[in-house]
Amino acid sequence: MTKKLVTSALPYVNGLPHLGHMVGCLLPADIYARYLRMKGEDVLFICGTDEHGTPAEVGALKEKMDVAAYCKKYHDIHARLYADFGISLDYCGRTSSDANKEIVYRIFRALDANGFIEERTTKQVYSPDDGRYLPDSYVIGTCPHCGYEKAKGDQCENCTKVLDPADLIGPRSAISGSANIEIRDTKHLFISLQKMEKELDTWIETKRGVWPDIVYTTAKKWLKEGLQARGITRDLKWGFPVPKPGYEDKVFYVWFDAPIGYIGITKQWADERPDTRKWEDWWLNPQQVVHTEFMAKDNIPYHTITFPATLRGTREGWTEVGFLKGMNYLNFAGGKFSKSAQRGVFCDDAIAEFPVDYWRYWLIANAPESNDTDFTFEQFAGQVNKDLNDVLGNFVNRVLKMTQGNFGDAVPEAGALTDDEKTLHRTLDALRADYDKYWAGLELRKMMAAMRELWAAGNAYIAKTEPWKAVKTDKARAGTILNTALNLVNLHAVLAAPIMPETARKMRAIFGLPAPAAFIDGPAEKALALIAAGTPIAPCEPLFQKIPDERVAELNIKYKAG
Ligand code: B3M
Ligand code: ZN
Repeated sequence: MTKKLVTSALPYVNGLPHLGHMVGCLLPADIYARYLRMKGEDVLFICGTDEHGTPAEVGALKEKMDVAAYCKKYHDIHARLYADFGISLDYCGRTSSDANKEIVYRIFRALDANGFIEERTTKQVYSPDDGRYLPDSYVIGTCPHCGYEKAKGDQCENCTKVLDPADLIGPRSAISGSANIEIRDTKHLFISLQKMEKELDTWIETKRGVWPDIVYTTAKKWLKEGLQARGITRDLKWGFPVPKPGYEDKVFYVWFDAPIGYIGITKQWADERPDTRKWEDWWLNPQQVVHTEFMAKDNIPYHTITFPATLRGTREGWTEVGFLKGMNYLNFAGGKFSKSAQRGVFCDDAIAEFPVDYWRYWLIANAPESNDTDFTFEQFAGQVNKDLNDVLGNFVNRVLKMTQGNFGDAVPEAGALTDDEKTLHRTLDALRADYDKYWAGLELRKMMAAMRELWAAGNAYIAKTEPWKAVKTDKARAGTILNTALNLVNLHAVLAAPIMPETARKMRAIFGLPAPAAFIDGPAEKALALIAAGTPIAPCEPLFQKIPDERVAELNIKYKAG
């Protein structure tokens, strides 16, 4: 059995994570890791903070903190929020760790030895008013391709074209706003992507029809434009010093050491238990490891071209990405999430407003897989009220009430099954096949739709069999129906567990069972015969609360979403 390595893109350490980060990488990676664990797979799920680059320097400057202390502070905040959101990481690491430095140096030296590193003299923007070189992303101006006025010097976030600061029309400093900028000559190291263009193209071709469209086409678009050498060093102080004579006062570019951070973080994890864990088992073991990556669309080029080229150029046989789930953006009520403008729901807000499972449910049910998606409180409340409260919550509630009112605090006996149960089994088997199929292809919205249909099938079964009537005329029959329905509560709990772990835990506690650790396999007929008659039933508070319209109105004002 191959090992399953699951990684979420590493959010920048500066700023707080919001719902967009959650749905773009951490949450889908989490539900997938939970799903794989429940299937009995050997899983390693890691993420962490991306700590180098100018944003960290600028953030520290704003808070009048030392950069390293600033990164530690925000790393700890990120790690806590991920845990509060139920993100089941095996390790939440840091790209600035010594472990990562060791791997970055090793990879850099191998690339250099293999002739994939070249020296070039480049023109770099220098800002006399800021007293420093400006990294590409801190030069802003108008995009020459699409006319977007706030394009950054490394990439236009409007048209996604990769830029050079010199391409910008009307360039200025993003730090001070000063348009007084000079271009100075400075020497840098580049990775020769052009030398690997053919082999990368051959490899990407094997992913046609395998990877989601957005991922394959983004990679192909880069290849079609022709690969060019990319700078991997910068004139900054914060970062890993470049271990090459003549480059002592430069550091590696954040996008060079960030993806290597997946390996460095695995090493951090392994270093805690060197007797039982080896990072090489995951990263220098391509035949035995399937690596699945999750990220938002702007990160795709780095993970399909530059990072694979970085690994390949070493000729050391590193584990390569097997499946890459790229996500579109989640917008907030028609615009972007922005901490500075205080727009959007950030993770700390989200956790304070509603139980985490409401968010986890909504975000995955509306995952921006094929298009950008808009978050609104109206939609959020509507779906929580209908899908969670009315469909799943009411089913559990009604079944429990009818059982306790008529049979006491234990699961009733099941007698002979009728056509109603057989029809239910067939429906469940078909939907379960869909559920498994969509998981396998990581089609999240479709998987969630299959799960909602499973919930609806339970309600349809109760509506058809009317146990509240049967109990008056044929109590044994009513017992059979409620036994079936209670078993369905257990099945619902197991299937919902990767997405709504806390809800699943509550549902299983009804039967005195622990949180689901494995899937129930086999046909519905068997799956609905697992909770034995006589099993004590513990009381259960309603699983969900409706969100009233007045609350939606308040939230719209509070989060400027109206
Ligand atoms: N930190 C960009 C982002 O947070 C970047 C991802 C790195 S993944 C190795 O979206
Ligand atoms: Zn543009």
